[in-house]
Amino acid sequence: MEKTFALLKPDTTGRSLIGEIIARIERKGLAIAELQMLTLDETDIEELYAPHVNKSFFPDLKKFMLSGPVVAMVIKGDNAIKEMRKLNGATDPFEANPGTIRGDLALSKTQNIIHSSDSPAEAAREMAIFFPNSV
Ligand code: FUP
Repeated sequence: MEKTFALLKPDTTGRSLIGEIIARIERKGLAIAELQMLTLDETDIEELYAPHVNKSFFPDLKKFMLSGPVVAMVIKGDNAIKEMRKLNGATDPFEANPGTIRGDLALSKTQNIIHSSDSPAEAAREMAIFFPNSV
Protein backbone atom coordinates (compact mmCIF):
# COMPACT_ATOMS: atom_id res chain seq x y z
CA MET A 1 0.00 0.00 0.00
CA GLU A 2 1.56 3.31 -1.09
CA LYS A 3 1.34 6.52 0.97
CA THR A 4 1.37 10.10 -0.21
CA PHE A 5 1.13 13.52 1.39
CA ALA A 6 -1.62 15.99 0.48
CA LEU A 7 -2.47 19.44 1.74
CA LEU A 8 -5.79 21.26 1.33
CA LYS A 9 -4.85 24.91 0.84
CA PRO A 10 -6.38 28.04 2.46
CA ASP A 11 -8.82 28.50 -0.45
CA THR A 12 -10.29 25.08 0.35
CA THR A 13 -10.85 25.84 4.01
CA GLY A 14 -12.01 29.41 3.23
CA ARG A 15 -14.55 28.19 0.66
CA SER A 16 -15.80 25.35 2.90
CA LEU A 17 -14.69 22.72 0.38
CA ILE A 18 -12.90 20.36 2.80
CA GLY A 19 -15.72 17.80 2.64
CA GLU A 20 -16.02 18.07 -1.15
CA ILE A 21 -12.32 17.29 -1.64
CA ILE A 22 -12.11 14.52 0.96
CA ALA A 23 -15.25 12.93 -0.53
CA ARG A 24 -13.58 12.80 -3.96
CA ILE A 25 -10.46 11.18 -2.48
CA GLU A 26 -12.50 8.61 -0.56
CA ARG A 27 -14.86 7.87 -3.47
CA LYS A 28 -11.82 7.00 -5.57
CA GLY A 29 -11.00 4.30 -3.01
CA LEU A 30 -8.06 5.97 -1.33
CA ALA A 31 -7.98 6.14 2.48
CA ILE A 32 -7.19 9.06 4.78
CA ALA A 33 -4.50 7.62 7.07
CA GLU A 34 -3.64 10.83 8.98
CA LEU A 35 -5.31 14.24 9.08
CA GLN A 36 -4.53 17.51 10.81
CA MET A 37 -5.90 21.04 10.42
CA LEU A 38 -3.31 23.72 11.12
CA THR A 39 -2.09 27.17 10.14
CA LEU A 40 1.31 27.10 8.47
CA ASP A 41 4.17 29.41 9.42
CA GLU A 42 6.84 30.70 7.03
CA THR A 43 9.24 27.86 7.89
CA ASP A 44 6.61 25.20 7.11
CA ILE A 45 5.97 26.79 3.71
CA GLU A 46 9.66 27.11 2.86
CA GLU A 47 10.16 23.43 3.79
CA LEU A 48 7.13 22.18 1.88
CA TYR A 49 7.99 24.19 -1.21
CA ALA A 50 11.79 23.85 -0.88
CA PRO A 51 12.17 23.19 -4.63
CA HIS A 52 10.33 26.48 -5.39
CA VAL A 53 11.73 29.00 -2.88
CA ASN A 54 13.73 30.84 -5.54
CA LYS A 55 10.96 30.98 -8.15
CA SER A 56 9.38 34.31 -9.06
CA PHE A 57 5.94 33.18 -7.91
CA PHE A 58 7.13 32.11 -4.44
CA PRO A 59 6.34 35.39 -2.56
CA ASP A 60 2.72 35.31 -3.76
CA LEU A 61 2.48 31.59 -3.03
CA LYS A 62 3.82 32.13 0.50
CA LYS A 63 1.37 34.98 1.19
CA PHE A 64 -1.52 32.80 0.04
CA MET A 65 -0.39 29.76 2.06
CA LEU A 66 -0.21 31.97 5.20
CA SER A 67 -3.71 33.37 4.62
CA GLY A 68 -5.75 30.73 6.44
CA PRO A 69 -5.82 27.21 7.84
CA VAL A 70 -4.83 24.16 5.81
CA VAL A 71 -5.56 20.45 6.17
CA ALA A 72 -2.51 18.16 6.02
CA MET A 73 -3.16 14.50 5.23
CA VAL A 74 -1.43 11.21 4.63
CA ILE A 75 -3.34 9.29 1.96
CA LYS A 76 -2.99 5.57 1.48
CA GLY A 77 -3.84 3.22 -1.38
CA ASP A 78 -2.56 1.48 -4.50
CA ASN A 79 -0.59 3.98 -6.62
CA ALA A 80 -1.64 6.73 -4.17
CA ILE A 81 0.93 9.24 -5.47
CA LYS A 82 -0.14 9.04 -9.13
CA GLU A 83 -3.83 8.58 -8.34
CA MET A 84 -3.84 11.77 -6.24
CA ARG A 85 -2.04 13.71 -9.01
CA LYS A 86 -4.74 12.54 -11.46
CA LEU A 87 -7.54 13.56 -9.10
CA ASN A 88 -5.90 17.00 -8.65
CA GLY A 89 -5.51 17.75 -12.37
CA ALA A 90 -2.95 20.11 -13.89
CA THR A 91 -1.30 22.78 -11.69
CA ASP A 92 -2.96 25.55 -13.71
CA PRO A 93 -6.74 25.12 -13.35
CA PHE A 94 -7.18 26.56 -16.87
CA GLU A 95 -5.32 23.50 -18.18
CA ALA A 96 -6.92 21.03 -15.74
CA ASN A 97 -9.58 18.76 -17.21
CA PRO A 98 -13.21 18.91 -16.05
CA GLY A 99 -13.72 16.10 -13.54
CA THR A 100 -10.49 16.92 -11.74
CA ILE A 101 -10.41 18.84 -8.45
CA ARG A 102 -8.66 21.86 -9.96
CA GLY A 103 -10.58 21.64 -13.25
CA ASP A 104 -13.91 21.71 -11.44
CA LEU A 105 -13.20 24.00 -8.50
CA ALA A 106 -10.40 26.50 -9.19
CA LEU A 107 -9.49 29.38 -11.50
CA SER A 108 -6.07 30.48 -10.25
CA LYS A 109 -2.63 28.88 -10.58
CA THR A 110 -1.78 29.95 -7.03
CA GLN A 111 -5.17 29.36 -5.39
CA ASN A 112 -5.50 25.84 -6.75
CA ILE A 113 -7.11 24.01 -3.80
CA ILE A 114 -4.74 21.12 -3.18
CA HIS A 115 -1.12 20.03 -3.10
CA SER A 116 0.05 16.45 -3.33
CA SER A 117 3.51 14.92 -3.56
CA ASP A 118 4.85 14.23 -7.05
CA SER A 119 7.23 11.31 -6.32
CA PRO A 120 7.97 8.69 -3.65
CA ALA A 121 10.98 10.72 -2.45
CA GLU A 122 8.90 13.90 -2.13
CA ALA A 123 6.08 11.97 -0.41
CA ALA A 124 8.51 10.69 2.24
CA ARG A 125 10.10 14.14 2.65
CA GLU A 126 6.76 15.96 2.96
CA MET A 127 5.16 13.37 5.29
CA ALA A 128 8.19 13.70 7.57
CA ILE A 129 7.60 17.48 7.88
CA PHE A 130 3.98 17.22 8.98
CA PHE A 131 3.65 13.71 10.43
CA PRO A 132 7.10 12.87 11.81
CA ASN A 133 5.72 9.93 13.82
CA SER A 134 3.96 8.20 10.95
CA VAL A 135 6.78 7.74 8.40
P1 FUP B 1 1.84 20.97 -8.34
O1 FUP B 1 2.85 19.88 -8.10
O2 FUP B 1 0.80 20.63 -9.37
O3 FUP B 1 1.24 21.51 -7.07
O4 FUP B 1 2.63 22.19 -8.99
P2 FUP B 1 4.13 22.73 -8.88
O5 FUP B 1 4.96 21.86 -7.99
O6 FUP B 1 4.61 22.98 -10.27
O7 FUP B 1 3.93 24.14 -8.19
C1 FUP B 1 3.92 24.27 -6.80
C2 FUP B 1 2.93 25.32 -6.40
O8 FUP B 1 3.37 26.58 -6.87
C3 FUP B 1 1.56 25.12 -6.98
F1 FUP B 1 0.74 24.57 -6.09
C4 FUP B 1 1.06 26.48 -7.30
C5 FUP B 1 2.26 27.36 -7.24
N1 FUP B 1 2.54 28.02 -8.53
C6 FUP B 1 2.21 29.34 -8.65
O9 FUP B 1 1.67 29.93 -7.70
N2 FUP B 1 2.48 29.98 -9.82
C7 FUP B 1 3.09 29.34 -10.86
O10 FUP B 1 3.32 29.97 -11.91
C8 FUP B 1 3.43 27.98 -10.72
C9 FUP B 1 3.14 27.34 -9.53
